Amino acid sequence: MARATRTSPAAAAVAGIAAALFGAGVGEIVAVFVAPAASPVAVIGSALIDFAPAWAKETAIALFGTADKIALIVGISIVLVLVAAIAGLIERARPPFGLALMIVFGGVGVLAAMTRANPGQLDWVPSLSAGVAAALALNLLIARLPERATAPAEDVGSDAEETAVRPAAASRRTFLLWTVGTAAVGVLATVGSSVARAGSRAVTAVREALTLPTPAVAAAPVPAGAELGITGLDPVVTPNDRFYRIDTALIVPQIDPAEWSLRIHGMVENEVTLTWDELLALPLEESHTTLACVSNPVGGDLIGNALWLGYPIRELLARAVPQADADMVLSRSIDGFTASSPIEALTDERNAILAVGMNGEPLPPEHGFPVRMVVPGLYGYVSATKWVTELEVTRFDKATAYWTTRGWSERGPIKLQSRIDVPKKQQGMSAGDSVIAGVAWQQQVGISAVEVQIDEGEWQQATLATAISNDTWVQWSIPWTATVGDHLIRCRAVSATGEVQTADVSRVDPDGATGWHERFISVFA
Ligand SMILES: Nc1nc2c(c(=O)[nH]1)N[C@H]1C(S)=C(S)[C@@H](COP(=O)(O)O)O[C@H]1N2
Ligand SMILES: [Mo]
Repeated sequence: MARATRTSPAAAAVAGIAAALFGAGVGEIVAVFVAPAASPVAVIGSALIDFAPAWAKETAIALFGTADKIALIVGISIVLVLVAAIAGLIERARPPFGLALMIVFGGVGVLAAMTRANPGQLDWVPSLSAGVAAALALNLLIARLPERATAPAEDVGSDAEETAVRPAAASRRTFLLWTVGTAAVGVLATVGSSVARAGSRAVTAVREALTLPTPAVAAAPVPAGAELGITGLDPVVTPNDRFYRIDTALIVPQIDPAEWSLRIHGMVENEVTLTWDELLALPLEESHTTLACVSNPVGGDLIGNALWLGYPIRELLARAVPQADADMVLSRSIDGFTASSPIEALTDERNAILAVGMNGEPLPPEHGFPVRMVVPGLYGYVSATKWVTELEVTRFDKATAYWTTRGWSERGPIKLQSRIDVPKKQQGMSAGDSVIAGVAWQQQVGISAVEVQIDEGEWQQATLATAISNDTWVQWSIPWTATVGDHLIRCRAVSATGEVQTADVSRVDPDGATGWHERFISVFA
């Protein structure tokens, strides 16, 4: 008699997905206990970030902004679901190759984990566990694939065949139960691991219990005229929770300050090591510095201004005594990110600091806790290393930083720029008296004027707020009587040395965007 029943490919694909969810959950839970930094999703994501070409990073930032990491995790999840479904299909047709595919996928995680900077000894465990768990679950589910009735046409209608279909319905229910159960365990494990992760962040507790020393050199108070207080205009000092975040770290490095140290080495007379307690015992200085990302497009929001507390890097380099022909300092973070700063930017009189405080509190974890660099006048990618643990004194012709190997310029001085904040983008507004306002910056140089042009007319002088310093952005505003219709508003800044912001448009890569910020505004009656 011909075989009356067989299994459905759709069910096999679903089994694959459920098994993968189970494996992923197991991997995440195992990670919490044996290797918190090596969660399978995180290591695969980090590897993708590191191997992604520069344009991919730009596209991600352009599409998703600072939500680029969430987008990446969603992307990885989609790939995971696809591979899992395929594994299910293969296992149904050609066992045990579906199981093998699950293990290989876990192996990709192991490879990603072990090729990261500073991998832990057990970093291979979570991904391997994930692969093995997924394979076991798949084996179990495929064995329970329901047989579906595909009776040949001539058999239909016979009572005997009708009864033969019934066990299939029962086996369908069993399969469903197992599948849903397996997937649910996976999802619960994933959720549970992220809860456990948040709870076990001992470093968070250490940070919260911390009181930073009183600065030896306090910043002058923010001048009364620095904050125009216009609704929709970015505040002159950016609160920490509103400060943009850009980095390659999928999981924020957790560094216990008690275990932190900085090593200054390379082309130096004396190697210097500095511990957290030693750093805090030094006379710390406060300064306002506006940090900007090279990936900030004209008019973008990858920029913020904070009050930083830290110790001048120049003093530490002086202890190390750099060799005369050294021209670069390669700063390295615990997760392997590196930045190349020209040595003169760290040794001249500017406030290039090893920062421990941001707006009156210890650095938030995602902004580099416990210690980061802040260097006025340089884009973050060549200076603002977070979770910094190493300064290697070297030469531009000897060493290359993270983004330079990905096509970005080895040097990144911040370009003269200005931005319109109000009226807001695409905000329909009503005619009458209103205001145009924004910010302008060229760290280390300062701003002498901002000009505004409406509908290709004459450039008009905006009123500048009082700058906190030459290392910070400055707010500006200009009254505007808005008339009904569509308008084009442009702004451009003039630096303290008289340079007028160029109209030439250049992309963010390789060394920062240029061009005028412009906004189309519709004014209604
Ligand atoms: N460890 C580490 N530090 C880093 C980065 C990074 O990817 N890893 N990104 C840099 C870049 S490109 C910028 S613009 C600034 C952003 O600092 P923020 O996230 O505190 O705003 O950090 C810099 N420091
Ligand atoms: Mo950046």
